[in-house]
Amino acid sequence: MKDASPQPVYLKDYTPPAYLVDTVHLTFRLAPEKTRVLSRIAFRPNPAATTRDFFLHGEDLRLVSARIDGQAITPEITPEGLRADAPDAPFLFEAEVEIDPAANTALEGLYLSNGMFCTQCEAEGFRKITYYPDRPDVMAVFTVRIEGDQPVMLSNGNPVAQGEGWAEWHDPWPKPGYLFALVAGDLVAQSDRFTTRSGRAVDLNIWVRPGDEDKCAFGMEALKKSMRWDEEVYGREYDLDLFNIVAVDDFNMGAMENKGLNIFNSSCVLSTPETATDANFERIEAIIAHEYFHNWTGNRITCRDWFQLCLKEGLTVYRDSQFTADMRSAPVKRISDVIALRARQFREDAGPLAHPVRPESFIEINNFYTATVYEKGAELIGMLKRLVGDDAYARALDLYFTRHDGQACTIEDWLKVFEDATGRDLAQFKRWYQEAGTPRLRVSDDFKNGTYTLHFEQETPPTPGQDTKQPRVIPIAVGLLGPNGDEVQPTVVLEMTEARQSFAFDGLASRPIPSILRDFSAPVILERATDNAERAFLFAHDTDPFNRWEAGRALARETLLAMIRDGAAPDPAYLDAAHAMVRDEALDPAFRALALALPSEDELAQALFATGTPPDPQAIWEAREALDITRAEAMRDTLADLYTAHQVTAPYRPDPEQTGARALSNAALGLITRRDGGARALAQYDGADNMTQQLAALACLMRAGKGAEVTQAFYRQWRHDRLVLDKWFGLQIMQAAPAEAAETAARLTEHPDFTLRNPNRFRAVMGALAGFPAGFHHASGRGYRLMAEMLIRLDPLNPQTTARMCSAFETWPRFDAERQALILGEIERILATPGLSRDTTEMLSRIRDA
Ligand code: B3K
Ligand code: ZN
Repeated sequence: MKDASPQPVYLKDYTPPAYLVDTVHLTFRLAPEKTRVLSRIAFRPNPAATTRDFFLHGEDLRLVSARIDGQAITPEITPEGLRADAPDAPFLFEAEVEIDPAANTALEGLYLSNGMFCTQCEAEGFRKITYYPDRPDVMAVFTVRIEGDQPVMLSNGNPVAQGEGWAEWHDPWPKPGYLFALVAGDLVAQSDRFTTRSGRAVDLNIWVRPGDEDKCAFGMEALKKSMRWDEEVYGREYDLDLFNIVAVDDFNMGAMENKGLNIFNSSCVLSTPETATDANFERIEAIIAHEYFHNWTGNRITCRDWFQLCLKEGLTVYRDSQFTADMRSAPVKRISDVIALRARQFREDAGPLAHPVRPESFIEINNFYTATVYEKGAELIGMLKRLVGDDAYARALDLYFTRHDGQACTIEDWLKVFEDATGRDLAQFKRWYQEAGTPRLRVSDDFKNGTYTLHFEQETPPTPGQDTKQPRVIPIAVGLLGPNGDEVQPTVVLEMTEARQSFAFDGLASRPIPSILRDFSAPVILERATDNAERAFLFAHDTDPFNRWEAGRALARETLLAMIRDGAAPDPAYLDAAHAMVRDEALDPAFRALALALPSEDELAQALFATGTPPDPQAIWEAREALDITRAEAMRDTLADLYTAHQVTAPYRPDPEQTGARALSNAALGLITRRDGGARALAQYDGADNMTQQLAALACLMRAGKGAEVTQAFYRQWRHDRLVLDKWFGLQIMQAAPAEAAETAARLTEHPDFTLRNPNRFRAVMGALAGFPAGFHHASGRGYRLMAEMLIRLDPLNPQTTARMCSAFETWPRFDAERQALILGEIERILATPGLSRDTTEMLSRIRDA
């Protein structure tokens, strides 16, 4: 059991490891309740060390024996690890420990999922397998022997030898313990082969439970595309003879990039047209790419310590976004990324959990796998690329790979390659990594004698532990449009470095309309006094697809905010502009579907809170409903035409064209259902041959109150498929009336198919409730109460998944006094639970102490 009130770890306290490891030999004697792990580790003193303290991490291990250079030792054992006297010269450490995978419900270390042995070691799970310096700056070459009666037994690297009841693996690439992996079970593979550009043949396998073989084809294609893309765009080749992916049902997150043996949550790899939606297919493609890209950005070059997490995660998210943009539509990908960034990262940055992209302290590192580290971390790479230019970015990356291959690095190392490759001073840019909070960028303008001037002012609000902020360098991509919609100034990147700065454009015949922050060139909040007429103009004419979408989004947001705040009627300017856009056949259907989607309830709540109004979740929900009803009426004939025109008749393919068509026709169906009460949706449901169409129709029917029968039918059809059943659980909550959402969720937690042991199922229910503001924040407080009860029940089993779900409460400072009191009451109740994990304790204390 971990200590529940432990001390934070600080970046400033980093010291190099006392001993380095050259080689590790591990033998696993697998048994569900009593697995033996034998280790032989070759240590040598680290010349760079400041101490000779021989300490190995280890948690929940039963030490059977330990030796140094063959001599039995009796080390000091604490709940955190093992300490012993060690020579000031190279030596061999050997240990035998016993662990209990069957009892491991936390899904960290070695555990069982449906009888399959599997591991998850990042960030600090390897210490639950054996005694080891479990820190990323200790890299070693691993050889692994697995003994057991499992038909398939896998580890990292290449297979060396195998026989009846055993298998041996060797990974030639030095790696930290967090990249170790082992899988053993009754598995079957879908196999393929890839030839790298230098001619190396690589065997590819996706391992699944028998019966799931037909769900791997898309994932395999995605893997091969990723391998090719990384060669072509980053010049990075794969470096082993074998690349294995394994699908696991019980997994705390999406997937894990273990060297040569990626382990995936089955929801992020398995797919068939009948069981996965278009969105699932896109996500699978992106996650397979992400984990594969980690082979270079994460594995070959890793992090010195966990404060540097964004070094591998921000860069790898950036790379997987580039990949998706290349495989699919770049504008659609950019818009989707910004929607997600605002929904998750801006929300985090504006609340009690705000932290820098490179945090300076943590209690439990698993709590820092956040939208800030990942998604804002990726935005920083995008800004850097925009500032230095594409060629310099490519040169800097080449230098990064040659200079740091095989090393454990820091953000300083990363910035230095850019400085060396470009001669640029990045001291100011570094603030983006160090200071939390989303900068606000206020803009005003004037026009005199043919000169148009933009005046910018930046300010970043205080965040926990950081009261004052310094000006940052902000790349602001700007274009100017003439009154007839022509572009009079193509995109230029303005570099703002001061708190206040102005930029002038000469020689203009008339006052232009500015298109600012094109392609969302920096993760900031733009504030500009403008009106719906100008937004409608940009929505119709902007040549930058992102800003075109952005103008429509702002128009919809202002319309909704006026409805919420003043009880105004929907602005006809919005209705006309949306109507014109959706009819424009020159526009990509996927883009039109995105432009038709209303700003989320949470986005509206963020906007209200930013202007000092406590959001009323019910009023927000009602305004969106009302606007949908108005849109359904105003666009009536167009919607019917759109629906028909974008039906896909060809066999299902999850490609961008079909995906876009289905997105648009299903967006139309949502609005059509507002008027026809579900007739069209029922016809679609009955005729659907793929999950995208079936689920969209089901959602419409549920929303229209016509879903009772189909909900039952859907359950009967899919009860054998865990992943589809997760959708069934979630949808019932998302489509419930706000007053009924918490009760629906409570009822579903009593369903025989609900289990706390499977994180996907827990998230399907509780994540759906947390993601439905009007339901979760219903004034009755029932949503809060249910969440607290479920967190209290899950925490002793799975602290990581519990702690993540705590962010449901992070928005409490936004609300009225009654809701604040209800939320804080539940937080205190959870915190008072005896034995609460340090993961959950840290999250809730940070949220409470805002
Ligand atoms: N690196 C893993 C995440 C590990 C999370 C540990 N709590 C997956 C990824 O980002 O690729
Ligand atoms: Zn990652």
